[in-house]
Amino acid sequence: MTTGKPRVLATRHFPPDVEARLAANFDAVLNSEDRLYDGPGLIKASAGCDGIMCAAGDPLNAETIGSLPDSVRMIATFSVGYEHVDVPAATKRGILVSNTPDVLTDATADIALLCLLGAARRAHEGTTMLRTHNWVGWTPTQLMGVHVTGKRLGILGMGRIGQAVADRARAFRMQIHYSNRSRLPADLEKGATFHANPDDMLPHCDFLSINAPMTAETRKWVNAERIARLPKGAIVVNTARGGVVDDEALIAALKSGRLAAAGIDVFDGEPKIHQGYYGVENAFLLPHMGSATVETRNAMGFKALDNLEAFLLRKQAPPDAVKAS
Ligand code: 8YV
Repeated sequence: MTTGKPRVLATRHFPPDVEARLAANFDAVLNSEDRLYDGPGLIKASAGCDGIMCAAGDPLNAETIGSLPDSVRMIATFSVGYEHVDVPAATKRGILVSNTPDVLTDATADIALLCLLGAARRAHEGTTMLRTHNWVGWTPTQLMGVHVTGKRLGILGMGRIGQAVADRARAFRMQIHYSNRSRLPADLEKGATFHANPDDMLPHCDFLSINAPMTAETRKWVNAERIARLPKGAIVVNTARGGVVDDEALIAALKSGRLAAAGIDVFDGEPKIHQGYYGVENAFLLPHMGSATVETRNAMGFKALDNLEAFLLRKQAPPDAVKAS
């Protein structure tokens, strides 16, 4: 039965309020069981669809996009990162792509601080000791971690999320260093030290926070050579994309003590993470929870819908269209 409304495929099971608005304004094809589509499955499910609301992990690569039905005119991803969508391939087919900037800045920056503190203060070892009934009581030398207050924090990628991480870290009187494609104006830099070459920043990082998107240039950027440039006992935090880190190199440095700890929310190839992480107690690990608050996930969904509605219902340009770089 046709409703006369544009048809939109939701590739995942999105928050209830988001799906309610999707179903009210579109002929919605939902995925209530939250099955993860592979490429052929996604192509099949898009039959007759005008738009696709997708998420990180969906295989919207050139091959999938090349075989999408001609009816598909827009892909709105429920994420700020859009490395899972081949934007040039979409552009070639005249399909618009949008993302959800701004709304997950605070939630992700909060998780970065959770990872930073969790790593520095050995939260994983502490909770494990307690929950496995192995806490024998307080001792003067138990689970001594690394002090955070006043330390130097280097931020790779000083966009919205990087700046929000810096703001939070200033409350811990951390000294902020950063590297970014371009230097920020003074009102946004707020006294932070800019390093035009990110490699030059590394010796100044007691803590290194990765807040850069995943691109060809950032792929496996945190490698053995760069870890060797960090001060001994530094702590690495990654809440951006797992692919920015060379897992083998990070795990080796955590095992050898070259790095004191790491706090990680994102993994290359997640959810099938490098097995080595399970064996390193000085890694504080989270399952990609950066944006996981009810408020943020709703805001992300509403933003994706703002874009779909602008284009598919009102024939306007989507406010958060992304361009092929
Ligand atoms: C999202 C994220 O939850 O928006 C992003 O780029 O990394 C996440 O926090 C996830 O990607 C949902 O698609």
